[in-house]
Amino acid sequence: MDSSTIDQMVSVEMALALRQKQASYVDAPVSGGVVGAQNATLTFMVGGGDEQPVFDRAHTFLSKMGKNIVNWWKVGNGQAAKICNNMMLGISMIGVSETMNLGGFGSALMAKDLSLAQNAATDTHAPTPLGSMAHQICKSFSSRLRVAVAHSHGEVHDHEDGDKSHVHVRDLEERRRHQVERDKSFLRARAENEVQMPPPIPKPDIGAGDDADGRRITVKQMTKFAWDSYKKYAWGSNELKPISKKGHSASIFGSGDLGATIVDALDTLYIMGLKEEYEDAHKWIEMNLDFKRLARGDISVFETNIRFVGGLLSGYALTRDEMYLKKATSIVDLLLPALTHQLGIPLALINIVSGKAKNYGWASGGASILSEFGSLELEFDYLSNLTGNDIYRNKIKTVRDFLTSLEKPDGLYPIYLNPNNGKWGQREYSIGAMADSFYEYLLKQYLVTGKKDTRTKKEYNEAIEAMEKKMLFSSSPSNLKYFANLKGSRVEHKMEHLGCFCGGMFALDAFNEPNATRARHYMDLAKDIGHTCHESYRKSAIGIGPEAFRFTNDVEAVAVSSQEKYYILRPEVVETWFYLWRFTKDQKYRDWAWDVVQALEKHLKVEAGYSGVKDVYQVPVTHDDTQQSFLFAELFKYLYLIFSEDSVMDLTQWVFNTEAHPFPVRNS
Ligand code: DMJ
Repeated sequence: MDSSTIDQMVSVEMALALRQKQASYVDAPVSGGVVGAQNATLTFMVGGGDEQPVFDRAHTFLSKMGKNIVNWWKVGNGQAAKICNNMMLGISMIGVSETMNLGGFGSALMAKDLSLAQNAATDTHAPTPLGSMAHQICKSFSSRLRVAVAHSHGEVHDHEDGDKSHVHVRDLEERRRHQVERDKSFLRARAENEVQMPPPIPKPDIGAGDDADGRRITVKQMTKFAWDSYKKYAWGSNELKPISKKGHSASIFGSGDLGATIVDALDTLYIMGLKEEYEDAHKWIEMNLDFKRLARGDISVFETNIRFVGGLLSGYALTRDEMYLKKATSIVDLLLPALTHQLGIPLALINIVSGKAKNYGWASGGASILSEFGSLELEFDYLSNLTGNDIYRNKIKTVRDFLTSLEKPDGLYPIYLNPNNGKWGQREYSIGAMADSFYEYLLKQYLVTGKKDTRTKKEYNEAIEAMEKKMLFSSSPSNLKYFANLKGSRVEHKMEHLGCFCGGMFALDAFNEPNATRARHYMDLAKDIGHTCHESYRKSAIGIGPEAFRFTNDVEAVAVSSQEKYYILRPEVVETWFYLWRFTKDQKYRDWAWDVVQALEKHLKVEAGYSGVKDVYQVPVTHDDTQQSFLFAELFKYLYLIFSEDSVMDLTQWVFNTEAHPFPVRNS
């Protein structure tokens, strides 16, 4: 998608906002814009591309004025006024505000507030040379202002400027007629575009009637802040150390700088309409992302697949930019040696330079791990679908066929599988770490194929029913439902933060389930899990829960071991609330998500981004100095979407991979 289309999309978002809220609008960077904002209940700023410092100043100033519901779009230089002119009342904003500081004047005009517009026009506080010039120009326009305002009220015949002004009114009417024509052709073009690009590009429909708008905007601003910090201090590194202000990497990425944050954040930036940030990401990927050149050491096949391949494929799905598809394909081609081992059961690690794959030494005698080899299907199958090359799909089919043929102890899937002899390893079971996304992909493969892949759904149903029998417990005295881990026949009464994702999975299944009794059962279970995980958040000192929590005689949903008290910006709990919000519309899920936003701001925000913490029960917190890439891919995305309309990433049209990268539902 080119930048002008994004500008147009931004303009649609803004126009809707303005129309529905009757809000003021400020064309920043402008001193007059600030004046215009003074009486506004909701303020929007739009700024040109190369005016960032002034734009930032206006933003800071508005915040100081207590305008904390501020949405701001930074669009291409010269686009701001054009966008506003195109989308607003059909009257031209005198056509000069894109080069001059006429924001306050323009915004007041838009708000149809004559006296405010006059104030703006006579603002003597314009601090910049451009501002003073604007002041002069505003003054010279102020006599004609009445005409424009009257016109916007539909009172075009009764004004004080005589014939001269009538000419001006006719002029305005002429412009408006042209404008209507332009709007029509723009809408036509957009409609045509949509026909070629299913499913529709998601954009928020602002103005839902609660304060979700402001909350969503806050999440967008947080995302921008975290992104700007990454860009400033760690551009091209995998992640950011937001306290040390330098790049960070984890072992899953090997020892190369692969720009993991850039790829993981790509679709989130796009969905939020952070246009310049998206374009920076696009450019970096286009120019730099080359695993052959950048990857060093052993990289995780699973993480590379869900973050990089998933991120690029959803980039393609959203924009149809072939570059993303090519990059995704070249990465998957490099991963293929990890899927050629004996029985075809994927191995965990691959060295791109040597092409050699292996498993972790610590995993039950070199076993492959259920969540890892079981979470490749969405990406590989979609890639075959897009490229017409069946090799990826066939590799995964081998794995799927093999799993189908295996006997499952009590219907359960152990987390270890020996890739050499095809036998299960230690009998350990979980719905969290090392298992989670295997179940998720059984359900989602069924959904993303337009419910054609019924085998995966059948296996999903059987697996979940077996887990409910053996692993689902209720705590005492609060009756909190949770999935425990099994180690052989020993029950470990602990649930992991990772496992909290399952509430969302149950809700998604229930929503798509034709059998009403079954649907009710799983929606209830989803709500129970959402509640339990919320308890783990509520009982911490920072309002966000730990890595794992236990149920004993003394505690319910509280971490006990010091090793389990940390929080690393994981998304799973908010993810579940997001699905529950979409399907139940119970306001409490939005409120809980908002509590998380506030906790992030209060305890996890540091000078240059957001950091995990070592102990959620201790305030002040100790930070871990890591801004994980999934903060962008998942946590910010789910927070943003929970405060958006359902049409933004409609869940009947899109399926999220386990890193929250959206793939379109294939209906044919
Ligand atoms: C993400 O990378 C994915 O959601 C994965 O499936 C497991 N969890 C992490 C974030 O917690």
